[in-house]
Amino acid sequence: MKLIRNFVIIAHIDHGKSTLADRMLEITATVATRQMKPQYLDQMELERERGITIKMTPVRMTYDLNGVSYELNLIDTPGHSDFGYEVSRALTAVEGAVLLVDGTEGLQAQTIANYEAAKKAGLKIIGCINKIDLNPPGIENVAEELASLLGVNIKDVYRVSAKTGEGVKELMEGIIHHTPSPKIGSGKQALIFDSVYNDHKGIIAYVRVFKGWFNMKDVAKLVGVGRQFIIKEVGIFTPEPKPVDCLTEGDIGYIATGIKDPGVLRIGDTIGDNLLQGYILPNPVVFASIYPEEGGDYDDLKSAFNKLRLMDSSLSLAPDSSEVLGRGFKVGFLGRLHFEIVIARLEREFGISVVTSFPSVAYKIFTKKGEAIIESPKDFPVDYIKAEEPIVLLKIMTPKEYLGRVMSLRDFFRMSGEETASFEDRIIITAKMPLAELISDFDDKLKSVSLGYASFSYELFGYAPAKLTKLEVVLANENVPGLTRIVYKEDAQRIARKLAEDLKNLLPRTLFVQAIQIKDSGKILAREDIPAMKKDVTGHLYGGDRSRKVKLWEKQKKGKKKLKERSKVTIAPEVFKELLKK
Ligand SMILES: Nc1nc2c(ncn2[C@@H]2O[C@H](COP(=O)(O)OP(=O)(O)OP(=O)(O)O)[C@@H](O)[C@H]2O)c(=O)[nH]1
Ligand SMILES: [Mg+2]
Repeated sequence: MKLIRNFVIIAHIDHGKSTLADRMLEITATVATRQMKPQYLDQMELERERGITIKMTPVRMTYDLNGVSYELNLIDTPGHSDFGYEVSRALTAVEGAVLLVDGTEGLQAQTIANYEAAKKAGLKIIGCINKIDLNPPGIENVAEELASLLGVNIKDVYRVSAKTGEGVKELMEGIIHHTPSPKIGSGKQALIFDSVYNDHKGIIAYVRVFKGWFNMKDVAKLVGVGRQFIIKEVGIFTPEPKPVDCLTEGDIGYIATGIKDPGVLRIGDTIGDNLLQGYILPNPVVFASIYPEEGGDYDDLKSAFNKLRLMDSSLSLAPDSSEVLGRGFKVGFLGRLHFEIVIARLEREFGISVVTSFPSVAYKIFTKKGEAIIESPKDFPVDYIKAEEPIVLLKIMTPKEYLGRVMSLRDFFRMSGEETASFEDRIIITAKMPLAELISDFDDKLKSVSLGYASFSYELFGYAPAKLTKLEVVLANENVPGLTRIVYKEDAQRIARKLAEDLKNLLPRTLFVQAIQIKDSGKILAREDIPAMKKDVTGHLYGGDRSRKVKLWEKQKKGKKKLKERSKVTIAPEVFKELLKK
């Protein structure tokens, strides 16, 4: 019987999870020193560029303790709340969790949220303070807070520097000592917690084997969907995929299914003979309509989305179409950053450029015909009887001294019903807030008033009545459906002016002066002129991805499908973020 320990590293964003994983990879010689690079497990190009983890990454290590060899399966998880679904799935594949806290920052909202999720999953949780090389002055307080959260003695909180490696061996031995070994039982069950598409091997399922064993060439079954297949390959993560003879109970690894239709496999399904409890799909919070930049690329976009969804099971997709933009998809995201990342992945990994609409929350609208959920602003009816908007339950965690400054955001972001509770030296504020406010720039403003010390987590709470109106953008007398926005009636005038000005600076210039008008039910609320193009000065005016804009502009110059192209404005996701700022 192998000695196995399966664990995740969980923490608030940037508290050092992936760097801690680096040291573990080094200590166990899983990755050769000359191949080592910072945050080795962040292998996606976008992860390296942005310095954040987006996907969970499993890796198998071997640790020898007192002459006994242990198989350690670690899963590094992302910290940003938009990728929380990755964390929740990783938790179901393991028995233990290292809850890491940056000693210079202390407990953050995501620390608490992660702790609660790990506890609910029944995991053994080990508390650990990171960045001790910086000699954080408040480290004793942080240790006390963490011990109090976990209900353990302060001596049981580990202290490490993921940078220098100090304390990491002790932590690893602690993990071996405290994490329960996997339970065994009869039967055959492997839980699919992630997947990826491979042109040769078909869908590759990332699994945690709970019971039995899985060999190459065996006949196996996707229990939930009732589909049989012959196992093409089984393997482990080193972290690169490496074929092995057999996966057995307790192991984390992969099973290549040979199935080529990406729609067949469901994350949370079981390979084996009996269904394990799967996953509840997360609720998307931000929606955007996405169309191929070139109408004919619809099938490519569809195929890309199907493959991307295997790697990112939190995406929700529904067909959408628009007269101007053609066929596309209504896509649900777990947040604004998730939206940005998905668009970037479509472009990088699948070579597809898209036109996206203004990201929006989903509104509940009551008309004479009945009730409807509107996810795309262009579908928002003008003659509604009543409108409701989604509300979140927000938990802000802040050191006591910033409470006043955090509360100064209350009216600006329409918070209500706040209650406070203290936790050691911190205050936890619970409040309700419209989701639409949360996806504006609440995160940036909270960070800036609290000098980075306050953080938040949230969950959808329900719907509440709101006075809403639809702002439409008209460019050179053509409606641009992708830029339609739903806003509060009382803010319409102000937002219309800001939008007209922002668009004036953002949209590519053409040979003629073009008027931008922002209309509310046909009434013009704001108007600006985009000056005609002068040679050499256009380049720096483009927002977002320049080459795409240039391509678009070239087309306009040729005068082909002129009006249609004008109504098909490409705006990069990062620029939407600017436009959404309050
Ligand atoms: N001084 C010091 N810096 C550290 C330590 N651990 C991590 N860092 C730095 O903290 C930053 C974030 O580290 P990451 O390992 O990417 O953090 P993470 O928790 O994986 O971040 P996400 O996955 O995006 O949530 C990087 O700049 C690291 O170099 C440490 O022990 N000491
Ligand atoms: Mg990371």
